[in-house]
Amino acid sequence: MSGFKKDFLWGGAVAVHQLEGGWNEGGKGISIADVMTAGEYGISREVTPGIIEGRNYPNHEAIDFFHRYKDDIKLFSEMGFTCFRTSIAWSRIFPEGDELEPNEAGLQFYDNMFDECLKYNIQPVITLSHFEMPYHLVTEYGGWRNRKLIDFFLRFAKVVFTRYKSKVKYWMTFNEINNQVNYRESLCPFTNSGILYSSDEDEYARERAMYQAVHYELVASALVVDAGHLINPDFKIGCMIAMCPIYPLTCSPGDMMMSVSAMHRRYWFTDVHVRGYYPQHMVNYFRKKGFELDITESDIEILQHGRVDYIGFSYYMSFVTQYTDDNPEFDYVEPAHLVNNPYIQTSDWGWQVDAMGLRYSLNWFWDHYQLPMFIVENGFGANDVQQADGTVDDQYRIDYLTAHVSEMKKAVVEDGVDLIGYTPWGCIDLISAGTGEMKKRYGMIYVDKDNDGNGSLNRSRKKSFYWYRDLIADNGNTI
Ligand code: P53
Repeated sequence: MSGFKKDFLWGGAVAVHQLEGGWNEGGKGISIADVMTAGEYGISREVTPGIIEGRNYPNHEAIDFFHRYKDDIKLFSEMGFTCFRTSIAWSRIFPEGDELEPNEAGLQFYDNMFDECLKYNIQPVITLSHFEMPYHLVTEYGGWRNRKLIDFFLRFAKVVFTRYKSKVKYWMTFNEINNQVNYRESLCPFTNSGILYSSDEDEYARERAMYQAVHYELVASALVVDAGHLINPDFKIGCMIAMCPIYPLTCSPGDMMMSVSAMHRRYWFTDVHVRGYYPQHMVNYFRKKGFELDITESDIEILQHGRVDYIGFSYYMSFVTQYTDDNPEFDYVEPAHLVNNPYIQTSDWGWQVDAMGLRYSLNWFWDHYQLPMFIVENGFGANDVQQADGTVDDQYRIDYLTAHVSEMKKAVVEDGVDLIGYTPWGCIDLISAGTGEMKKRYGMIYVDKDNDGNGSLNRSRKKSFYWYRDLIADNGNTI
């Protein structure tokens, strides 16, 4: 192949809780993202018990896409997007999560928003669960610790599949399901799962809870894949994996084995999604730890059935691990066993920038699974400065994206991997998931708002806007 396919999907990616706002409008319920405070680099976000007066909850208004989506989608179309990856807020459709009937106003909102995309020939690409779930499911059921969540999620998925079956073809189940492997200091903890750890849960109990929740999510994902294919056989339903390849620090055999072990621990999630069963090393690991998880015969059958159609993944950075003598069994605990890569630079938020790692990752996935892939996030979070004339010269972002697209092209053209599309993260500035900041910007469209929530919310085109428009117009040929 000489370049990207003719129908290669170019677009941008967002998640509703990070841009939509309108947190209590249109019958929407409180989501876990609505009780998360703002943090910053080095200062964690908090999940508060309900909404507390005086605290800063940046996702309440976010960038007000809820009211401005028409103008924003017009700007996406100006860049030539052929797809737009977003999510559906579960709490807009089922405000508390355990109702039997959906909220019509919420369904209508996504009908209108998708119609606006389709008007410009932009196809929506939808994540069902992106770091957001009804808060009621957290307080009442303990989030995904509880098997009941499977039914609630399946009901939600069936409702939106049925409603949007002629508007959406590409779906994903759980955003970055494998990021929760970092159960020690994950996103507050990992909000896809709605697990709030109590102080009497030690590290062992936390890890066990994480694996149990993931198991329920994997079963739910498999049921959802099956249900989706029945509702519309043309649906393509993928998993969504956070890909940060973990290199060995040196060529010493110990480091190499440590890297294998680390990759096992972070990527077995993909094995289950794609192959339909747990790899033996995980079965052995659960046994070694004595976790005794609730995994039934019927679950095992469900996993076999609901295998995904493609692998959606995010790629921002790579990691490095190292063997030490006190770790003869190559146990990998994140982030304790990560070390810096001396060969590459880091962003202002400490993320290790490694464009070639994207080519490596595409090859790694392809070698393991031979399934089509979709890069549904990639990008550079930076502190952009708007000039007096309103322009933003984000050449560093153009450099980052150019380097990554160029490696992605080599993987397609030279290595022959099957790639469906590319949607850089936060095509419009939005609230950071990790820190809750506004100033960690990824967009090609600047949004006038600061960390404290001040600003006009006006949109303007950055330099990267024009760069991306030209890249899409040319189907990535000149890179
Ligand atoms: P922020 C950690 C590592 C890799 C991807 O992240 C991650 C995270 C979580 O912080 O999340 C994904 O906003 C996620 C998006 C998120 C984006 O990467 O922390 O799918 O919701 O905004 C960037 O800079």
